[in-house]
Amino acid sequence: MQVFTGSKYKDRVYKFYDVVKGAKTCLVVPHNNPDPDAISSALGIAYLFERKFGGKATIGYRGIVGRAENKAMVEELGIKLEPFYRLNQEDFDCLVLVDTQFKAHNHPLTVMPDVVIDHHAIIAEENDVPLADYRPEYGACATIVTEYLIVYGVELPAQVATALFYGIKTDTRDLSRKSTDSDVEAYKFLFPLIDRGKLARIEYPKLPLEYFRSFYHALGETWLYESVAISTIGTLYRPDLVAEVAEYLLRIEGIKWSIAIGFYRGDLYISLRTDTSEEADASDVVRDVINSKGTAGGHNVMAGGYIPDVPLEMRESLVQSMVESIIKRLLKDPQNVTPVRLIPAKIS
Ligand SMILES: [Mn+2]
Repeated sequence: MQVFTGSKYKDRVYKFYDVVKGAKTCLVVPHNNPDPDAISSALGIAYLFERKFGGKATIGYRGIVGRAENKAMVEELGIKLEPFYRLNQEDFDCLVLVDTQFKAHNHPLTVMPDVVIDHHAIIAEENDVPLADYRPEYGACATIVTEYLIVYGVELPAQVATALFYGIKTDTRDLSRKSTDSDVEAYKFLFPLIDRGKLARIEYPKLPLEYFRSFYHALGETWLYESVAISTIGTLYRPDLVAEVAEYLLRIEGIKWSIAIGFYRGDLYISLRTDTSEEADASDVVRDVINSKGTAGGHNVMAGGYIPDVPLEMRESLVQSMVESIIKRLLKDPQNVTPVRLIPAKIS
């Protein structure tokens, strides 16, 4: 039997000690509107810092934890998250950014962190970050953090194990989407340590009325362009709804690409998913349609983007032009494609 020794990136993991040693306080920051992978990665690093290095760690985030499952995760596991605006980044001896990169700009830090741990496509080599542990081949950032905890020999309470397990589970869609042997190993390592009762309550929470109303609306505004489904949702009651809608639309028979676009407090959010094995890359597509207007990032099968402060009168035309450029990019013969509503006005 093969024994899982923790990580093939041990040098980077050990370097973490060199970078944070002597620090008494640490601020761990996930990407904005953090998802389970980002939240659990932050929790794992905060736990490591406190248990192994004896300091005090704080998790500071910007945006909202919107999805009912993610809220349930924070509540069930008692994860302490501080709104970033209540903190001062200069008050901390060290800064750690997780599940994103400094140049991705989807986080609140304005000074270069000491450590960046991420699994998204590398935006730029960040030589001025003392430890930049980028593993774009990994399915989840929580896998990288699990390896840190294993290598440093920290015993994991059910809270941390359950969070990391759920982080890996959601980012890799139960290991069915882009994942490596390392993700599988971390998943297996964590499984015996989790609280299964809590995990069940996290995965199947009660959902607010807005959820059903928004989904009804999103499906009504979904158009099928051959193998591409696009939902232009309009106003979102929470920003991460686009990800959930895009994820759902990908399950339509014959659909290879799914896109959801909407606005939350004046900012545009777009999410894209694909299960095609063709050349096209989800993060490239989103980056192209967002270009210099905002920020974009992701992986080859899932990606997201954001444009801040879109004036009311420009929203419709912006969405229209984004839809057009996506269609042009993804279909071979876009001129000859007639879009069809997913839900016809009259269902016979
Ligand atoms: Mn992630």
